[in-house]
Amino acid sequence: SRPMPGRVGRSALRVQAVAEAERPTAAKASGFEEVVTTDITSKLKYLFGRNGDYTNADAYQGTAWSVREKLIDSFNKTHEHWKKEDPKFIYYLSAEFLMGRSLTNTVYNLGLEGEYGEALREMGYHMEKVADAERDAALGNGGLGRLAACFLDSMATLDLPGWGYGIRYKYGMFKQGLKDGYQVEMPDIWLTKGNPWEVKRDDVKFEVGFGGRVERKKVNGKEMSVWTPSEKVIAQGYDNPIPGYATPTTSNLRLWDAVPVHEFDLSAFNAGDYDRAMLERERAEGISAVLYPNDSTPEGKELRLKQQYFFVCASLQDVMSRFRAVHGANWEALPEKACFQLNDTHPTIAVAELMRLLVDVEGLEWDAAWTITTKCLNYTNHTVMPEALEKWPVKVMAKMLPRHMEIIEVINEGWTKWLGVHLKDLKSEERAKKIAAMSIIHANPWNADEMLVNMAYLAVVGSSAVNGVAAIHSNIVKDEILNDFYEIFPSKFQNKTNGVTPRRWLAWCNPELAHLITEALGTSEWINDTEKLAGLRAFATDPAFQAKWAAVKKTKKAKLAELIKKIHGDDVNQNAMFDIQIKRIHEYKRQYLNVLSIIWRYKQLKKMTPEERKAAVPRVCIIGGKAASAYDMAKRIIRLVTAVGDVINKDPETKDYLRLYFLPDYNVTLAETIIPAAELSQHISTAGTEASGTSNMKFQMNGCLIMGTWDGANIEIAEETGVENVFVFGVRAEEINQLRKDRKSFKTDPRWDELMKDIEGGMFGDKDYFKPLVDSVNNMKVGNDWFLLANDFAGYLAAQEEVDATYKDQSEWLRRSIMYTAGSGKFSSDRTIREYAEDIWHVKPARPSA
Ligand code: KOT
Repeated sequence: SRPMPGRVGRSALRVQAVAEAERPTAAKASGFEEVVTTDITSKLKYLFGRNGDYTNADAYQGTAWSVREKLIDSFNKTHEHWKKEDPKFIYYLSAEFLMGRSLTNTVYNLGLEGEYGEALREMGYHMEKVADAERDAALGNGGLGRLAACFLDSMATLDLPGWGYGIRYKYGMFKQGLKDGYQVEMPDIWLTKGNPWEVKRDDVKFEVGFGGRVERKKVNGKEMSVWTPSEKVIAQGYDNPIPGYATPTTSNLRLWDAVPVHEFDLSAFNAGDYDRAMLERERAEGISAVLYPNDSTPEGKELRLKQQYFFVCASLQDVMSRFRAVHGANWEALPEKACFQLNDTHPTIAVAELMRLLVDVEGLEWDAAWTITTKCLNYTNHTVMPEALEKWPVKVMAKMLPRHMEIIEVINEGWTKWLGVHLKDLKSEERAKKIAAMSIIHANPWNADEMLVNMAYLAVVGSSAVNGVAAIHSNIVKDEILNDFYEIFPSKFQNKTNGVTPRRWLAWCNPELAHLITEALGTSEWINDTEKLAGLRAFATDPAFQAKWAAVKKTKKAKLAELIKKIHGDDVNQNAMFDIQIKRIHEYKRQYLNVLSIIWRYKQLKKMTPEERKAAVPRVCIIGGKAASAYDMAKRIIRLVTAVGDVINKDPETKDYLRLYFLPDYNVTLAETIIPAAELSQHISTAGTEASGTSNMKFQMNGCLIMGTWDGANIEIAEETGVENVFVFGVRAEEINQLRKDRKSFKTDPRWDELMKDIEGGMFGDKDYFKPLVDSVNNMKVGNDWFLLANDFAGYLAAQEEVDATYKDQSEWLRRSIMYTAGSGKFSSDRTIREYAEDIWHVKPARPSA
């Protein structure tokens, strides 16, 4: 008899014997899955200390520890090769890496899905259920962190010598729950069962200091700055191998854990020191304890700066010690062997730290060190909101990093002096104004007594290249945010439109669609050459192909429906349009506008006769995303979504035609289920506010139609897909400034006024709680509708009508859907990484032999 699904209730050896008999001959021939079965069985036996009775979660552990060995073989080979070749490396410095799960991705990237799938099947398990036991590595907030993860996948796939460097947070992004429709935050305890995807490196640890004082001293006859920190911790390295696809290359993400110094120095650990040592442990571990849950806004807490310096200091020391082992103290050659990409300003202290290491530790002259530093560093900006640019009070930095503060002061002196010469043709008053505006250290505009270090300015001055993440965004960076700098260094500024890995976001999360694409194109080469997807255009109007395309979408919708049933207990109409908005909750992303249109739809349905309703396009609307724990308005928006859903989903007159669900705890894994099932996705930020967006690209790849504003990467997606195939609405970025000035005189749409009265009047309960939301979009009140929801409202409703009309013509809808996937070739992170490698990093592929 077959074992119960997901459980093996007998001896593993017997499982194998039975499986042997049942195995199809084709698989039997390879023989490798037999080895895999034996391996997993043995892992299970020794991990759990028993034979059999393994749950899916156990099977996950056994499988993961088995796959880990294949991964490490590939990792070792790659690194032996790179050590021998000594190519130039790119180091991607990021406070966030939103990796998600690893098992499926690793198995597929290594091409082991046949063997492992079959081995598990023989043992009575399903790969999918086993994989479902893995917890996400959620070491990131959203787009910025997930971009870093996609970049690692592409760097490995392109054989580029490159590593990621970051923090091994003990607690990642908080888990989101709902209590009575309100967000509750719970800690993400992800490491308790061990992590098969990391290798602790006991030989990789570096000291990181904080606080203390700086003295000028003669050292070996030379006047030097000597920093004596008052606090020290150890950065302990953990390697996370990153498998490339269809290549023997496996690269690395090195994450740092903070541990106390004394753990490594037990002799200094006298009996009387016990309490002090325990306190020290707590302080040290606090540094890598938790990810700050803010997306697109800086968190001005001291601990955050400590985290930033902690991982930057360890990473730079690590790179320099490897360089020294091969090239000695020939630091002038460092830029030929290493470059660093700063993922937003979070690692920007690297400018000062590299200077400190070169000048104070290695004894280089300032100017020589500055040349090396600026050659090695590059900076990516990810956000346009001026208030989101990181600025650290000089007081805080001087206390925590006194030597770095001095270095930044010297950099700024040199910089402003240089500016004075460069701007010599300006009138002295104008020149002084310009210099003040471009100074790295400047007064807080809200509090003249406080001096701030502007990290974006430091990054620009200290880098060779500065880039934005989509064409429109890079233009805003040049023309607005960093315009003064652009005018002085126009050639420093570049665009690198974001991309996503087609492995995780199409091939592995949607194998059904992947098979269909491969069948149509006659090759699976599109998986690492996405331009080949353009070949699908030839099938866009083919009714037989459309039918297959639709069947895949149906399968994926059924899976999502299952999930909705599990979470909310409701059965949804699987023939309804699945309309999705998933992203961090933020006023600029305008989930509120989406809710307003859903309420409007509900009110229209209520007015219809039953006959009229039958002609309406049914929709299942889904909204998901986390609100930063201190972001009050975002939390109110979540409550509005759940409150509106509570009314709509229960209404017997309309519930067959309209649903609204908030899916809690949106994360990478949930995205992998939602995106393939989506038919319409919403990317409706106020034009000019979303730097790029990356989920828009994932939806596009999966043949999901986009409703969006002329913002971020939506613009380039529309260009690639055909603007006529995208539901575009709303004001343009160029109009925003004027509209904001005029918003007091803006005449709101009567439908808008009606909806505001509904919410204010308590149609969805909680009217006091929703009052600030209503006020925030009132153009006469404090919030002043900064994100211009009212301005875009009428256009949005019109676009929604166009969506309905198009959906009624299923063959037109399917044609567009196919055109989306066909047009998504540009948005592979392989393309993005190739551009970075050629235009900024100047690193070349180095593939180990298979
Ligand atoms: C800023 C501070 C802390 C944490 C995150 C950020 C952040 C995130 N800034 N920008 N982002 C997003 O980055 C994505 C990747 O480039 C973009 O697609 C998205 O538009 C940004 O909002």
